[in-house]
Amino acid sequence: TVTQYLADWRPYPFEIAETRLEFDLAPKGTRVRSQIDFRRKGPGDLVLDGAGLRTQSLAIDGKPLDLSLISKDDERLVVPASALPDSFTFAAEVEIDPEMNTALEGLYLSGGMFCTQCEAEGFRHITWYPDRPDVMAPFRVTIRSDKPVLLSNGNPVSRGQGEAVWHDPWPKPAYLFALVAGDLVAIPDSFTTMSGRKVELNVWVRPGDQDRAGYAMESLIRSMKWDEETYGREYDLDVFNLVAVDDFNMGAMENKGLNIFNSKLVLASAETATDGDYERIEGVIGHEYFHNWTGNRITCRDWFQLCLKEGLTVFRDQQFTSDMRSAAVKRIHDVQTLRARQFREDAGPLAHPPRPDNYQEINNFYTATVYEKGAEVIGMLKRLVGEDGYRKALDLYFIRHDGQACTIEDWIKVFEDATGRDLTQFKRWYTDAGTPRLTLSEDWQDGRLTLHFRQETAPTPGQPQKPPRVIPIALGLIGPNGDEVLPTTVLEMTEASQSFTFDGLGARPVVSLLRGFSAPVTVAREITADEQALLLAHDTDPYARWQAGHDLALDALIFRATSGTGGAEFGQAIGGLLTDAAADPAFAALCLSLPGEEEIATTIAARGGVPDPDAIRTAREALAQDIATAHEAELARLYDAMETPGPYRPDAEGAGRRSLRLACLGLLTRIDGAARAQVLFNSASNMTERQGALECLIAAGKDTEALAAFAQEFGSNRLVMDKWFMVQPLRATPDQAVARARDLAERADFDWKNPNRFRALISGLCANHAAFHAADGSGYAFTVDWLMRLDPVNPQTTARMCSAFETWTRYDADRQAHAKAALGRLAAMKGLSRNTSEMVTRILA
Ligand code: B3K
Ligand code: ZN
Repeated sequence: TVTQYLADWRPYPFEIAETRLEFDLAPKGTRVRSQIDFRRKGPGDLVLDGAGLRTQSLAIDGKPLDLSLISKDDERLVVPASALPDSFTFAAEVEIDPEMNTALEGLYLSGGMFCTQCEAEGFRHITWYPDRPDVMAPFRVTIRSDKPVLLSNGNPVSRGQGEAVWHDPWPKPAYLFALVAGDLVAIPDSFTTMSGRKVELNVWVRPGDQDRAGYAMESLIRSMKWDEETYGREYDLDVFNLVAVDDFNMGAMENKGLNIFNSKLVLASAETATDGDYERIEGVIGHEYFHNWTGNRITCRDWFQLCLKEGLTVFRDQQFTSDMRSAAVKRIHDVQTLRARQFREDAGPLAHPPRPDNYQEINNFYTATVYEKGAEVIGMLKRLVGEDGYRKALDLYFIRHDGQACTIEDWIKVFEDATGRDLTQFKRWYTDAGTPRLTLSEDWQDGRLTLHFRQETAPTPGQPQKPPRVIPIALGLIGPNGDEVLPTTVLEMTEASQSFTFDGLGARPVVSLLRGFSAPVTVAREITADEQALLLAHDTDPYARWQAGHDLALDALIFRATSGTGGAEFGQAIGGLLTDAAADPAFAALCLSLPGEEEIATTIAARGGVPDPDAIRTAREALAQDIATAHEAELARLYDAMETPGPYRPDAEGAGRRSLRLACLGLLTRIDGAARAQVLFNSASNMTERQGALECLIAAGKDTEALAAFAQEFGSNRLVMDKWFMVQPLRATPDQAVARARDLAERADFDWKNPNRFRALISGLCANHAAFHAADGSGYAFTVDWLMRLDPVNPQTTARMCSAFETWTRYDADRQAHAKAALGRLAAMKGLSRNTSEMVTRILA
């Protein structure tokens, strides 16, 4: 295996004036003819990438090239500089077999439809090309096939029977190339841009799925409008096509003018999709659309810069969702995801900076750190330079770098130039891995409050030393009577330890710390349960308010999981919260959901302990039981009050009511013999409540009839059946979950080559903390058995799922031995893919 280093990047010695491609599509033996017009820019040979191509012919300006120029491993084609004029046309004819392509990289078949996935390095599976993001070209593409709908990037030149020609005038790297050919139907619409151009819009789905594609189209139109209003970004082609496919390794892909989506992020109806699905559809459609400017018009120089487009585009889609829905709820959700996925990654063997400087397989770096932490870093930048500075910097970014392939240095420079700030220290957020731990201690004397902060970051793989970073600390002060005595103020911490003073205070206030989650750090501070309860009741910052309640619950749970008792304060605080829960149901629901088992384990480990998955589970169940018993009447009242009258609407308000209703149901199920869950499962007309009720029934062990009814009703709907496969291993009690997953895997409809189905079952189990970490090692063994089966078929999805093991060293010696044995089997597998091999090696290091 070869490691790639950021330091080794060299400019490509040629530029491309135009790329012409011709496809004769067939499941076996698709012919790809390419003509690439190169112009020399600097010294060097012509180096092209390829993978798994049956090369028929190669030529330069019509003169045949010897096939022996292709390397032995078939992955590189080198034409020596001496054989090349300054301008020339390279031509190739190759053959590929989309039907054999189970890795879903390059050109493949999904349910009879031809489609492509080229990011990061998939284009080399289609033809010989400089498959690197800094080589950009306009494309002209001819597709011949008997499929009725033939699509590629850009604008249509001709759309005839059996043949279509597309032209994309905007220079793009090969990773943004796309082609689709299939029996598809469109939901058509149009959008008139801010300068008055009319754009044709289509959401393409399989015949029969049309009535579930409307929300995707609405979301697309909202995204286009929002990007004009918020960032001044206008769409730049005559057509925008979006296609749903069933077999897809990730969520979606931003190919220029032709976004390709996992069908689960397109198709939705009240009966088949949950509120969470709707929110994700809107968010991901926005995300891929926003890439048109942040990713496509301005792309990455090399894959080390991935967070340049991903961090920024996640940040933009987060802003979009907060504008479309509730900003407070969105922020809390984002913090929850960041903690659950990114903090966990940062604390283990897979830790890497948002901009890594080496990798073996770039597809292993589409991570929470690159995406979500990448977005947090931009949030901090915005907090430091202010709304105005941010707007100026972004305007400059779009003007200065349009049409270019850029680096993080370019990005930081526009902020420096637009605001006059020196961001040298800030850059560490991009280059250093690990989550800083912020410690606060306080001094109080004569109306003066002094806050002493310390920051420390533990070593991460390859980075033993961690110099201090700039940390924007947003805080407020709440007086003992609940009044805010200091509104939000942003402190800039730049040293390893630093103190800040607040004078003229009447009585000692409570610090509302890290408002809005102003920096991705963990916090250690002395705070009493009473002070936390005060913040939960009175903080004006919704995130900080939620966090106070969450910390109260977390402390109680850890206390119970390690020494047996605790939680009275949280139970009491919940009582106060329930009284006016109806005023803000979504917020109340967030407060009512106890920290998950994984988060409890993470916190125990961060505090130097060894988490015991069974004790954690028991503690959490017991606290939930106590809360249910203590507040039964109020929970029951709220459960009834939160029924949503009228037809289902996937908006934030309805979703908030349903989330509170389901939070109450989860608690009540523990004491009502699952009676309410039974009734709701049978009567609900929307999938949100249907699935919520089903999860309660599974947890209560009263699921046989419901599961049968569900399968009966939705057996032919792949996306809904994915939910059925997921909730069982996820919600089953830990003593049954592995056996259950094993039984489900035996079923004929466990179509494991479909990534959605595979992930539903296997990730469902991995997310059941006490089951995956079962003391006998059965969870680890089962997971590895299936990873070994999938790897030869689909390395990318296998490798991603290895991260379930990234926390293995935090558990006890017996569990570690089981995990190590399972991972060892995977590592030793013959023919293990480069993707999975890199992951296992790093996890075991
Ligand atoms: N850019 C794609 C992800 C491609 C992943 C390749 N392994 C989707 C997105 O982030 O928008
Ligand atoms: Zn993206």
